[in-house]
Amino acid sequence: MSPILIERIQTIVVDLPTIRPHKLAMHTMQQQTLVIIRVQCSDGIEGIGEATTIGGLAYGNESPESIKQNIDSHLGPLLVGQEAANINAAMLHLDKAAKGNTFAKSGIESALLDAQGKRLGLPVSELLGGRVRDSLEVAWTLASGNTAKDIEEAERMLDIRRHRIFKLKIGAGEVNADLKHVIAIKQALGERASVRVDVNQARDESVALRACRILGDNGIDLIEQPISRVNRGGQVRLNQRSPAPIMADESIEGVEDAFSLAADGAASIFALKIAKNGGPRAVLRTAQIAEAAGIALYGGTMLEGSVGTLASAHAFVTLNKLTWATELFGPLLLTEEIVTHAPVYRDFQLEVPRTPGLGLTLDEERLAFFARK
Ligand code: MUC
Ligand code: MG
Repeated sequence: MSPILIERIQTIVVDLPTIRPHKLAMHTMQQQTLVIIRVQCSDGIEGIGEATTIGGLAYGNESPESIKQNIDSHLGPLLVGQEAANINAAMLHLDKAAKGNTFAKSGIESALLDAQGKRLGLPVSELLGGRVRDSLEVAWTLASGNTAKDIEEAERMLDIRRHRIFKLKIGAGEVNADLKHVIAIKQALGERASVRVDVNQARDESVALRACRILGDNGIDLIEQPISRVNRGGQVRLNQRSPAPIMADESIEGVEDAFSLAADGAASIFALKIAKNGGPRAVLRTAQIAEAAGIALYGGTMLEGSVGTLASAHAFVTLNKLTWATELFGPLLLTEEIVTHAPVYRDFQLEVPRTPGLGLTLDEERLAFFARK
């Protein structure tokens, strides 16, 4: 039998409105831009993937435009003619020829997994070794920039039983204003919710230590990336001194970072993100390092749409212990869909489909409508 080959890779940049501005320390999102990747194979099967970041180049080293360009000019041509069913060989081939670009590689790996799942009639989770759960608890991010609005939003999420874990994006303004904002929200929600913060590297160590102590003493359950990813010594010291556990997010730009963070004792929780590791298979290598080092796991997001969210979810449902749950709410931040059946969120959980591949079908009309011309 002749091997099934990768024949064509197509990238589509899609701009979708958000339900409200989403305010992070380094950028306020007014919309989200997805890069959808379509991989056509010689057996007629198409795999879909997504490579999405936040705020152009505000968050990481790749922008939607650079992801598209690098796939169109470099990664795509490297893959054409490779065996579609041997995802391991295809990704090793890419890694040998192209450095970095984990966001682009993650979208490609997701698409290859989707195609292989459709080919074999298996969900991607089963290609990744097999799921140990069918759904994942999902946190919501409160990031309107306004304390009263955030409390109102959290109350609504509790009422409709969609989220009971809230992550607050802080770090854009003055530290004392941040502390006031976070403590007010925690006091309003009390024991009905877990409240956590994400500082997105915005503080320096001198400010962060005091803030971590105050946050921990006021019932905040977790502090994500308080200082710069490059200040490793500071991260180690904060991890030793903060009463609330420290989670590494931006510090992990690949599996090697995960190893050195674990070796240095720089965090007690890892945010797992397929985009920052190079795909659903790659992120599980980071998870394994964490598990071996006794570091707890959290299923992170780059605020992907439905395709990237389910690519992440299929990886996360294979994990034994996700102590800190996930934040796979990306599709809920968008007002529009580009798939025929949106992922299902029910009773605080995201349900992970058992249908072949990622379990999604692109809505061609909506995709064409929102595709950047
Ligand atoms: C981040 O830094 O974790 C995840 C949720 C959210 O609101 O922003 C992202 C990025
Ligand atoms: Mg983060």
